[in-house]
Amino acid sequence: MKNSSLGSIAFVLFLVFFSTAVAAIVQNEKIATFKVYGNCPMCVERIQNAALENKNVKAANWDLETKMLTVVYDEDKVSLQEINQNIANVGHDTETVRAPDRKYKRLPDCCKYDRPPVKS
Ligand SMILES: [Cu+2]
Repeated sequence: MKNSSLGSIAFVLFLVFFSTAVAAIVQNEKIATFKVYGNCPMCVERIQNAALENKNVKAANWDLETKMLTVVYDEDKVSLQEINQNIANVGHDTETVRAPDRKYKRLPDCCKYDRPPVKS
């Protein structure tokens, strides 16, 4: 009897801590979708990994058909600008950040997408 009530107290405490932790994670989570230029299935992994490089990005999914990347991220800890920058750094232009030319040139041939015009 004593053991089982201790057990249920522990269980209730566990639930309280667990739900608090989950609430804290969910609270600052934001979803955003933006365009990332790419070409083939190899790009899918490269783009998603670049987004996930920042641990405050919880999920990333790039659609090869629409070229749209959807990210779930903690807006208190990482900005969309930073996420765009990380992706541009591996050679993929995004709708707001252009990849360095030398990074674009280093992409495998199958990944060389048509670059958007340079904004003047
Ligand atoms: Cu590719």
